[in-house]
Amino acid sequence: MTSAAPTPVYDKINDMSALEKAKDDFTNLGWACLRNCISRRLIDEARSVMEDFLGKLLGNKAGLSDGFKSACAAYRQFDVQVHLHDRLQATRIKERILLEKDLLELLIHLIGPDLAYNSRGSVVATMAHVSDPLYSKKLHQEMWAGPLLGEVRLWIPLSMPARDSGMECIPGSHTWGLIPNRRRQPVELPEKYEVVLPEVGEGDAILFHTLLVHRSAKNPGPAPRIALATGVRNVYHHHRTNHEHLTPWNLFHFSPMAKIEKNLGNAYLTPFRTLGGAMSHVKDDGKKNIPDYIL
Ligand SMILES: O=C(O)CCC(=O)C(=O)O
Ligand SMILES: [Fe+2]
Repeated sequence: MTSAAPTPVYDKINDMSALEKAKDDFTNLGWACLRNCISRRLIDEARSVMEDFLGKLLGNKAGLSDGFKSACAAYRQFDVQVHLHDRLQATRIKERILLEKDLLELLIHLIGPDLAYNSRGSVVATMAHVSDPLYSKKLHQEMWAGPLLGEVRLWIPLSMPARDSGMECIPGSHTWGLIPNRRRQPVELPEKYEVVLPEVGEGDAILFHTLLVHRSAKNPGPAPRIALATGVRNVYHHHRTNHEHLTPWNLFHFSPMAKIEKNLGNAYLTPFRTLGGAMSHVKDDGKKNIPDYIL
């Protein structure tokens, strides 16, 4: 009789400690870097969807880096970044990235299982010749732009020419509270602080607190650095600001309690709504799932 080799115990311990370390880092530093949490296949899909869009925009296929540079020479960089984001969202790549096992598990540990992401956004890119602070960002806290205290920010590199071209962070700055600011820059910081540059590669993800002070790292190389940035919140947490109504959200993960709630419809006004009927439109009728995306 043959049996599968048992999973070595130390693997489990390593898995556990990666999650525990990420939780500790998030708490103490204000960010956590999850290594290899997004599959190469998904990163490649993201890159080819972006490449296809740029090819259509430019009328010729130039590859991701050259395509991005050419597109930004002809069109506003911000608009290019928004369109690339929208393609990643329409093809469900953004959602599938957020549902990657380790990433989802950390999110659930941080803010619970009922999750939604910002449905408006852009990819963020730096290029050596672009010093505009809209793209090469100076020290800032995400909260200045509207995100709430209970929101987790995600920064996910999709095209990473160098491991040190990511984001620089001030460890512990998320515990300082709101930093006085003017024109998207701090007007006051402690006399002494340290800036750290987490090295990241494609497949990694940085999760950070909305009060973490951070900025773009330099990207001196010839290729643009492109990342997906978005916010994730728990839909049951109500941290209202006077900015809340300006941010649309897409639900992407439900707890069992929320699934029941959703199926009930309006439980107060529709007695027996699901009695005798299916809880889901998915039936055993031989029909197929539509593939994750069709270009
Ligand atoms: O990608 C960058 O250069 C900065 C990103 C950033 O500030 C963010 O994602 O919040
Ligand atoms: Fe930021």
